[in-house]
Amino acid sequence: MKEIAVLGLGYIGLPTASILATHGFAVHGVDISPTVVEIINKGGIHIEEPGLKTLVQAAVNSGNLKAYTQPQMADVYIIAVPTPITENKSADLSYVQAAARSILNLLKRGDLVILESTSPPGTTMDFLCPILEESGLSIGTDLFVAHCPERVLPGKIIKELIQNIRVIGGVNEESARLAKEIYAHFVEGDIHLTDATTAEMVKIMENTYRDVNIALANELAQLAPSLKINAWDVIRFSNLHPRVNIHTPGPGVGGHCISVDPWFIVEKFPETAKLIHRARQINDHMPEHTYKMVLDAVKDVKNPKITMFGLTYKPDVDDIREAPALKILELMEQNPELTVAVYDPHVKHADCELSGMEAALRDSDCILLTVDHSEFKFIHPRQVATIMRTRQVIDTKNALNAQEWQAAGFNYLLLGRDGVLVKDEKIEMHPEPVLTAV
Ligand code: SAJ
Repeated sequence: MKEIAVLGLGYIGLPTASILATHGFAVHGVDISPTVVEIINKGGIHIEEPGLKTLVQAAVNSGNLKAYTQPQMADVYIIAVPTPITENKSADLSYVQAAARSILNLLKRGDLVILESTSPPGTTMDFLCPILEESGLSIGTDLFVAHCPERVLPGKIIKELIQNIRVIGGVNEESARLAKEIYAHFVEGDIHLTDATTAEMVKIMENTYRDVNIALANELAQLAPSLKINAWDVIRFSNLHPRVNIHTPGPGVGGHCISVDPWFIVEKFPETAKLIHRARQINDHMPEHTYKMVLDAVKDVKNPKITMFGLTYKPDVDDIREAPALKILELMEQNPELTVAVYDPHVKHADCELSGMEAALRDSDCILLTVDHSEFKFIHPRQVATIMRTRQVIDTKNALNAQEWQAAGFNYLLLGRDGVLVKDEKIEMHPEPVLTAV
């Protein structure tokens, strides 16, 4: 069996390294953090993901997975490091660059390098290959290079790593074929082979499709109140059509994928990728739109207290990266008239102050629900009503039972049906991204 080095032991690298180890490969996991390396070598995990601990334990106990802070010589190198965006919306490829440079002295004839990290189109061919060429090996004949983007959903990573189909793009056919041989050991879904840039674009377009679709839903949610209709009904009935699948509106798009990947296209094609750019702007505007709903709801209350239900970027997880709730919180905290309390049953640590449910609700004038955590559906409006000062609730995810809240005396406001009328509102344009060549 070939030896495999996995560079970056995060949400993707660690599960991938562990699955490969439990399938018989000798795997050297590499991470720059000594703490992470120590935890993994003891069979522990540093990130939350269902089933991951058992998998890592099995991998480490089998003797096939060992973690290091420096790369070790192998036959296959899988790069699974972050590719974030900078403040000015350009791709930060510094981690990919550092990972590629760190293996230059180890590379030998016949090796395979696989980039898993989501990357702007052209990264494998125009950015990674030139670095790898510094090893003196010629790409495609001595050294094989492929892009195999991960496409797993946080919370279901292990199941999806095995079951999802994979798209593998090689710098030439032989590279793609060699990469397929590795993944075929554990991937149960079909494996499709193509070129590297197509594989990069497939991954980015999947997330861009969702972003543009969500922007459509968010645009509808902003104009529906002016028509005195419910955007959620429009979506529900439209989606009964066999060829329509409009996504759902909300207070914004968070996470580290859907709100990031479209910028990889806009950065390269600012003149052409107009729809993709506009969708980003619409979704990025939603926290401000939600904030305006809050201001409208409490406009007659003196020094109102707002209770924010939910801080994470999506339901039933503890992940707050790029969460729209953080942006709404920032806007509310800048307003000296408002007092804000935050309750999230899943979040234990955050930069903001977190309250228990009762403390967050005491003497409050308005609940703002930003995430549809399962727990929120079981809250009793009648009990909540007794400790609040003014009974108002804004539901941005259509998650609450409107009748129950109204029966408890609440003014129930639903994003996409109630609130600020935006007949001809000008959406704040996002500052033009400063463009840097990749
Ligand atoms: N959201 C909406 N309306 C919707 C769906 C989502 O407002 O109809 C919001 C959510 O509230 C959340 C954000 O979008 O803030 C993203 O949530 P998500 O669960 O849809 O996606 P992610 O970012 O957790 O994971 C995505 C997945 N991509 C696709 O489904 C195409 C996952 O498969 C990718 O692996 C992941 O991005 C990634 O790593 O790129």
